[in-house]
Amino acid sequence: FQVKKISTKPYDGQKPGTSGLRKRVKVFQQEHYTENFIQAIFDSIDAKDQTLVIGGDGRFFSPETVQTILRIGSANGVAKFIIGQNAILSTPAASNIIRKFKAYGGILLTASHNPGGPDNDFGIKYNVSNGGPAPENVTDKIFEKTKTISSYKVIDLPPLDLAKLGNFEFGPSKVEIIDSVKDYVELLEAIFDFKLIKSFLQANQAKFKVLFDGMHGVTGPYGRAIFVDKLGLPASSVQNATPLPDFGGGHPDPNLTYAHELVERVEADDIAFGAASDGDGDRNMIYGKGAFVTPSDSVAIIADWAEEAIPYFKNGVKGVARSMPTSKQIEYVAKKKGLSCYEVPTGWKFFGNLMDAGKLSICGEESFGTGSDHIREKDGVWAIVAWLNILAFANRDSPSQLVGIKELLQKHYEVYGRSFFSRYDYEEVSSEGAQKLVDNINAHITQGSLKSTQHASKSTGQSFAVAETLNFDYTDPVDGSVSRNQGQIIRFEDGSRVVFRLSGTGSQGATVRMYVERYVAPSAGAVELGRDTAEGLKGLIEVALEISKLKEFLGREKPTVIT
Ligand code: VG1
Ligand code: CO
Repeated sequence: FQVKKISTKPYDGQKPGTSGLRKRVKVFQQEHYTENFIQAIFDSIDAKDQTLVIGGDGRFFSPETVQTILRIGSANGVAKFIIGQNAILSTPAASNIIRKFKAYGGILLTASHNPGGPDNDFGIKYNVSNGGPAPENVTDKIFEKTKTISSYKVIDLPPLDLAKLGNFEFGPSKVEIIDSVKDYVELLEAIFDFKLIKSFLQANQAKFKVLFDGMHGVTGPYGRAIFVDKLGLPASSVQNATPLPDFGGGHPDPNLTYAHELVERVEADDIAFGAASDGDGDRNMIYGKGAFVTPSDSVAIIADWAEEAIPYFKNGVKGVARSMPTSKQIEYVAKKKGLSCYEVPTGWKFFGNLMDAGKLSICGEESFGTGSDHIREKDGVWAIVAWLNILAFANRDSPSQLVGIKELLQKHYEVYGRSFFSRYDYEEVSSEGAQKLVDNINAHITQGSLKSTQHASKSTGQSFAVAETLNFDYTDPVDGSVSRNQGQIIRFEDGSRVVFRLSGTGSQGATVRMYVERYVAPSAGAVELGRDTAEGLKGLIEVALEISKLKEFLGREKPTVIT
């Protein structure tokens, strides 16, 4: 087979962000743009004679890019490709395939929850042999290669049919096209008590209705296989379950804003348990009638119940972790159970090392990401089944009073107290304004000028005294690698906290995230603990906006999204 060398020139800005390279489709469609990035991946790893997995959420431009990877990968000596049928493997399913078949790594074609289609986003992400996102030393190397690339290699062959399952050849490389769903379903069956969940669902068909929303993303087929085929729920329990290249024109992000179709049906049809996941299947939202679970609470509750309710954890939880901006709810659980709780920078890649070292079992991010060491990505469907398993277990003695999401949350707060948490996103603001905001807080941090200052909320009368201000730096406890400036933290005397961070996944302009958290102890009583999040945080949010002068720097009265 003839390997051809094609001349090219570097493109600016091919720096992988929090989770791969994400840009508008039109950017990827520029001549040699996608090819450059893929060759840069091969120049940074040693995939010769190795097996690589290719998957993704099936978004627009995925089929073409699979062919590009085959043409460049075969020319770079890849021995075998394992590809999900029609280029589809959810991010967690791909992580599982890499691990299960001991592949060298994988390339995932996704921009996660960002909208898809010709005028929206595409993305390419490289995962390493543990099944997790490439660590920073690898992504830095890829970026360096993109800056000096002068040619890429291809074997020019006609496109391979991605719809047919089985074993094929692409030039010198072997290709196996696999069922996108089967291995993943087997994985979850080995983790959870499907028998218990099924009998609970069957016994409570009327009182405990379930609805899963695939948001036209990749998880539809996974959801159907698990909730309908395995757990015996009616077909109507699954909606928006066919993956579409443009996600039906929607924004496949499971939160109260974008998953409004789910929220509306849950409320209208009295559904006790609703859930959604994002475009590539690694995020999740749990929402039952009148009961929204914040992701920070979700991971804390899973950690609390795991050992007794979920078979996979029956020998104990090794440790837990959260990303820095995620609320401290899980820390209260860890403390009571005597577990280590790690705090890592935003992005799933930082959890992987701890898992590989046997230090971590369950972790989560406030951004609707929850998961465990069964793979090395966050896992939306896993989290949803975990909740079903816990609820089935909590109701195992079939009491007349069904324990639903709301009751479980309330009980949890009464034991551990409650960290009220919310995130304000200011999307696509000017990079200049965002930089000014960051610079201003940094000046406060270096000068210590906020320390001990007192801030009152005009509307609630609450007063917050600043305890300290800092930039979050992280030293990986396993390999000692250091990641600096991962977010700016303002801590208050009462334990409340505000964090500012710039997003690393946006494809246009800058996105500023503001995270606010306020802890209320169990002794405050049921009324205080049961408050609405917005109400519980009102005073603190006012103070955060005032201290940061956010509205002034960003020129925005209101955030784009509140989660
Ligand atoms: C966001 C979230 C982060 C998450 C990342 C990837 O990153 O805040 O918690 O890990 O998206 O998730 P950023 O840098 O924009 O804040 V996914 O489902 O988009 O792969
Ligand atoms: Co995602």
